[in-house]
Amino acid sequence: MKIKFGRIIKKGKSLLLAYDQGLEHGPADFNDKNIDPAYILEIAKKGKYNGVILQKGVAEKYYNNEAPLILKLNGKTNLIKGDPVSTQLCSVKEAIKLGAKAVGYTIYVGSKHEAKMFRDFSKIQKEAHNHKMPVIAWMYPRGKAIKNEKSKRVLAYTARIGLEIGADIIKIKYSGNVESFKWIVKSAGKTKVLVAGGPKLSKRGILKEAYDAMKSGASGMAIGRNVWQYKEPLKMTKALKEIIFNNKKVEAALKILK
Ligand code: FBP
Repeated sequence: MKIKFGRIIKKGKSLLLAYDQGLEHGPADFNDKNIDPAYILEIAKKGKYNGVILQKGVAEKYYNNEAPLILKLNGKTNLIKGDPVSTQLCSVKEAIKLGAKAVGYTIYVGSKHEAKMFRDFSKIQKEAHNHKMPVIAWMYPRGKAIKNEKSKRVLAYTARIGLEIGADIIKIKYSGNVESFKWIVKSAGKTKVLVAGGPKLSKRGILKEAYDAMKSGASGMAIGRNVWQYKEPLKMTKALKEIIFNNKKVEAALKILK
């Protein structure tokens, strides 16, 4: 099966801009500027991102080809407590109609509802692959059974599941060190690994995470808050790109943010 990655993966690498936090966390993540989807799409365009990740409502009302569209097909709020389940909100067909070049789907591995998310994912994966469309799985270990969602064992298991269930790319949290992340990336085999940014870090912190992830064999990042909550998102984009695509060190990338 030949999947068409197009611009989403370039020379084996990628930098995606995530903007589905409005559903996942609510406007608490936003300020006066980044609450406006048009502001984010401008960053995606000017920053020449390999893709922008949106839920369908934002895509329907704002998307105008600024960067390859990755349509997130499921989601949940952070208002519910207990073991999480992310429900499908958009079909592959709708995503294609909206111009998507890939689809995204979250699976909370270890949640007591994981079977439902696996079932839905397998249908989506099959349909997307019929269109040669890449499938990106947000692989997040969560729920009562998960004691430490960043442990090497849990993240490696999670990454491996991404390969086993047919994800082309997985998006996972960084484990915190190169030694463990190398094993995690290895566990994913030919499935590409992108690292999620998480809540805002210091500029050195996020660049070090990008550097360490790449050193571990990751293919890049799918990042949101650390870019669009930063005062100069395009400079942060450039700094991340220098690390991801040009193998620059943290100190060199930091100079861009001076
Ligand atoms: P960030 O870089 O802002 O963390 O975005 C990555 C992401 O996976 C988003 O796509 C998603 O909305 C969010 O993180 C989910 O975060 P969490 O489930 O950890 O609260």
